[in-house]
Amino acid sequence: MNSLILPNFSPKCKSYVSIAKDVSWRGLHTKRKGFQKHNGYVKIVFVTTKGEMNRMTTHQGILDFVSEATALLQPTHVHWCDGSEKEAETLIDLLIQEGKAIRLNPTLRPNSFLFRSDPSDVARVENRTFIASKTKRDAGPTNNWMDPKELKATMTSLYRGSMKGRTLYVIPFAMGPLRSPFVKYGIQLTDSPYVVLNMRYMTRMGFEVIQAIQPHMSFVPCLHSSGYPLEVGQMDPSWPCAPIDQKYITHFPEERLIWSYGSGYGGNALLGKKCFSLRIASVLARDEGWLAEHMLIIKITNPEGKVKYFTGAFPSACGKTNLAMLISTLPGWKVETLGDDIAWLRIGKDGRLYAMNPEFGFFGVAPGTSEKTTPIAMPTSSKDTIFTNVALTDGGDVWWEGLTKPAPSHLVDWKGQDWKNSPTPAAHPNSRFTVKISQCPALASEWESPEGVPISGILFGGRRSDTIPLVMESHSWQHGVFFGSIMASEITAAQITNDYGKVRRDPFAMLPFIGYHAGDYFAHWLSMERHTEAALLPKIFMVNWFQKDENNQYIWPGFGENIRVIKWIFERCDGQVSARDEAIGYLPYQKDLDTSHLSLTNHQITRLLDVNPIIWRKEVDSIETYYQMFEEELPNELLQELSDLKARLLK
Ligand code: TSX
Ligand code: MN
Repeated sequence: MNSLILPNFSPKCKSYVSIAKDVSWRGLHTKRKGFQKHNGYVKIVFVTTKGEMNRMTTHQGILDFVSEATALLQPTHVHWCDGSEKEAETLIDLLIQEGKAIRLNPTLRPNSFLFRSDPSDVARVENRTFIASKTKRDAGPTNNWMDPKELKATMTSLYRGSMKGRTLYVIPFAMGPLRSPFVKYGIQLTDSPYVVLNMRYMTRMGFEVIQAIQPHMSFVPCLHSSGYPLEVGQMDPSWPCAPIDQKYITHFPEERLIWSYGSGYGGNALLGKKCFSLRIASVLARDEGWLAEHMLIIKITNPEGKVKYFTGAFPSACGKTNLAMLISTLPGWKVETLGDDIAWLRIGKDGRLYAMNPEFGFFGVAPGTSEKTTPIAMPTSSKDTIFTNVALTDGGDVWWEGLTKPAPSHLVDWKGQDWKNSPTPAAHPNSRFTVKISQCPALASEWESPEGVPISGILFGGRRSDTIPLVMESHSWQHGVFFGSIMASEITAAQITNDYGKVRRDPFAMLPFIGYHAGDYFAHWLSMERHTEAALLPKIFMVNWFQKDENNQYIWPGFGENIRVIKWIFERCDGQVSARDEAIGYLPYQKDLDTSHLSLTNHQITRLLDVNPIIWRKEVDSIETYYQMFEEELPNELLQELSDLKARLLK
């Protein structure tokens, strides 16, 4: 059922908007009265009462932001989110009534819901994502740049009246634990109740957060409109969004401001995640001397009970979430999760590098998630989960490609169509589950440590059928930054592009997320060495689970067996094992890589740890070509690393 805004809808909304233009409007309190069925449509009645004070905040910056945005967006109703269970229930009931969400079978999947997006609004839109720094130079070669004045003018006209007939939700959110000295605050305004529900799982959100933002404190204003105003009498689609050429995901780095228009999906709309915690935070980090990274955080305990923490950056389709939730196959070795996507890293008082996960949940890709690949993700999403664009079973549960073999004989696919072993996927390849991280059974108890956890090693990864060995360690911090800068992944058949098999560079897995010039970003990474003692910084490793043999078969078993690689990394950080000093980095001696009870031949192990100078000279040429895009802004240290590598390969 769709909701219809009737001509006599909420007559008080006009006076509301005019009040909202006045900064003193904050005394307003509004209340949804209820639903009325009318000709098969749901008529939603709101009553607006002046006089009742909204006591959520006295922060003038927040009040001004909300009132100015309200005047521009012209919503029918403003709702300040308190983050409560009751509020979430009210929103989901409304969405179900409007036919925008489906309640899954409560015995199979308690308090869980399915959303289907518009078929045109299914992923981040990188060609509609902009860094509107004052100069084009500051956005650098890896970002789309627009002049901030021009962009604001364009977007202001799109925003004007874009929330007509809708409710504006004010979402106070925090990135990082509230008691952490490194917490950052945001206020997201959105007309999407789906976004509110997702932000409630992905961030710390609501009353406690807005109370924590003291009058002198700063926050990142995050403006989000679906770009689908409802004029009187207009039908509301189940997933309102704007056409692709009107979508804008924009960042104003100098102002620490985020404006998003026209998309309701994931990283385009949940602004705390990629927009704030990576693009804007990378700028804050550059200016304040820390790092905002696209990294998982894990805790490893060895059989003696010794603990070390690691972070890892991997491009998409490398199984980063799988690694974050790894189940060890080696007796006595334990892996626990602290984060699967974003790490904020700072040098602590003791000179070591500490990592904190600023998020509060997982926004995981569903397809490929199964008992075999990600056993921990299964109980994590067994209840209190929002699913987007997965398939629906006849029993009212969810399904996606890779979950079970065979597929159920009948499904409703992500577009809402009957599916019977059809050639098209039942779940969209980018379909998602959203859950609170606290539901993860392998969550490390210290994941909310206010200072973060001290990092022993950083893993850089990529999907490479050759060239990159199973694991190698950098010669130095600078050499490790070189590793990060040359990260690359081969495009898989599942990725929607015709560049299958091609190597795509994705430095630090941050290509779409660096909020400023990538050359300056590399320089910032290099500069960390000057803020502490080199010996206190984490060791840097490059890993590759994806080498293939001459029959195009994966050589390394991967998944839970990756703990064997982590064991070597752990023992390197502990000074327990030596390594071969090769042209490309330190590699394991065969005896130090635990391959017990694996059916790998000596030849295969040699192959996994091989350095082929012929292939590497080609790689050096490829890096040289790739580095040209950074022009004069590429730090000399990285050029030096490249020429040193070249020289070592010729020896
Ligand atoms: O996530 C993966 N990891 C990391 C796990 C912690 N995947 C899946 C990638 C897609 C997101 C992997 N795929 C890994 C891996 O380590 N390795 C591979 C390649 C591979 C695929 C199948 C097999 C072995 C390796 N073997 C069998 O299926 C029997
Ligand atoms: Mn990510």
